Amino acid sequence: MIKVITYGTFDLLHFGHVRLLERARALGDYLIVGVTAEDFDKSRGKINVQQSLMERVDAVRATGLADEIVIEEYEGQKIDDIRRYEVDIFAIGSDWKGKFDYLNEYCRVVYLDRTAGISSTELRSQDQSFRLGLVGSSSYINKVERECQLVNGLHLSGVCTEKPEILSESLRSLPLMTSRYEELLEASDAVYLRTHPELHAEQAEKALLAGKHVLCESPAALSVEECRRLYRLAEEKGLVFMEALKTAYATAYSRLLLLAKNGKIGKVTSVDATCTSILEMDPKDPEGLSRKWDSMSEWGPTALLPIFQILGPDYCDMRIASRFADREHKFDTFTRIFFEYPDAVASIKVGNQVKSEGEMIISGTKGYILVPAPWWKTDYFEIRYENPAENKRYFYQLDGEGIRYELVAFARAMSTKHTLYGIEPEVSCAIAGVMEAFRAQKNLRILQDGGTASLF
Ligand code: C2G
Repeated sequence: MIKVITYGTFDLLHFGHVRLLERARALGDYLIVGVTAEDFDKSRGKINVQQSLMERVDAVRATGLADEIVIEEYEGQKIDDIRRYEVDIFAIGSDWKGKFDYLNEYCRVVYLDRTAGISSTELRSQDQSFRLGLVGSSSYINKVERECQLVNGLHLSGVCTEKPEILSESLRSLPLMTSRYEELLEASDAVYLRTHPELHAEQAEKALLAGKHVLCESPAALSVEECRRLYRLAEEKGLVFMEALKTAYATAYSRLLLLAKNGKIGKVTSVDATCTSILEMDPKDPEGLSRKWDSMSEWGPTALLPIFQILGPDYCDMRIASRFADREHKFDTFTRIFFEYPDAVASIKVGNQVKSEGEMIISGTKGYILVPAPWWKTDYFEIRYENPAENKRYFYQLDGEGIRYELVAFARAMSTKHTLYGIEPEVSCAIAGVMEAFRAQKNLRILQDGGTASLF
């Protein structure tokens, strides 16, 4: 029996793909098709793939041409597959001519003529492209601009900022640079908001009312009602409103979420996440404080994300303890929150003037998931059991700190009108709910310097 193998992304499966598969099959008696996983595509720079891995696998299966389908997940897998499946012929389109000659050592390599006049790229480009405006006065928007360049379907329309001096050369050269938000809205189909959290809800609402999609940095809103209103408004207008929290889109993070939810560590009993950094603050500049993000705004949403995504938004009790930098108790420099669920517990520790180990531990009845610091931008985690021989390590690619995947998800959501790519609205609203309770000092104990005075 002659075994043939071929690989491809097979995005938006078309006539060219089918012809390739037919001819590959005709070279032997058994055809194995390797479909490239999303992560592998991302690491090759092919991040504009429109369909999920499952959709692409289903489309290949539906052709009835593949006897077996495998997923291509890593560099060097082709050699492993050829050996494992005892493959006789490796076939690929002529656009790869010469690139796979090194496989001749393991089997015969055949380049098949590419079908002219059709490609996934062309099919994708028939899709809409969106003009994205960036809003904010933090140098973070420079990173967002860089990552945008790598995402198909997004074009930068301009930037709205009060601090033009923080902008990179390429941001400065965009068609529009303004301090007037309305002006940017007019020139855009969508906006990315990286402004002070106090401004998020108002700016998001303005954009949605003007018919523009919104990608809003966390916390997207500071009360549950505000958050619900924004999602409702987006739905009424047929627009996308998405919370931007880059951790949510990182591959390692989404894989560990799946593993935790699918019983890999038994029943999840505790989720504990810590995120800290040391913020430079000038005590002589009280004005400066109001421009900065307090600990809860800076880190709260990130630390809360795994709790609500794993245990859900319905906790029965929450207790907060914070240290504040100011007499009015508005700017926390450290906060710890305990949550109680009917069948589990959770905690977060966040700080921008306290330093701790930024790890996350998800404990279950069979084992636990350990994500080492800094867990919020991780490419690696471990599952550990009572018997260390069963421990497993997981490694993934993380490009562009996750910002790139966040933008891809936003572009996809806009073009498909599906919002299943972002953070679930109920998770966003739960985060907004904690921000609201914290700001109202509900169930909050104030840690005082040099003492432990209490306040409820
Ligand atoms: N193809 C073709 N004619 C077209 C378009 C594509 O013959 N008009 C072939 C390609 O040459 C490839 C296969 O169909 O052999 C799958 O194409 P893609 O989905 O574009 O996958 P590609 O990025 O080429 O992946 O490491 C090699 C890759 O896995 C191949």
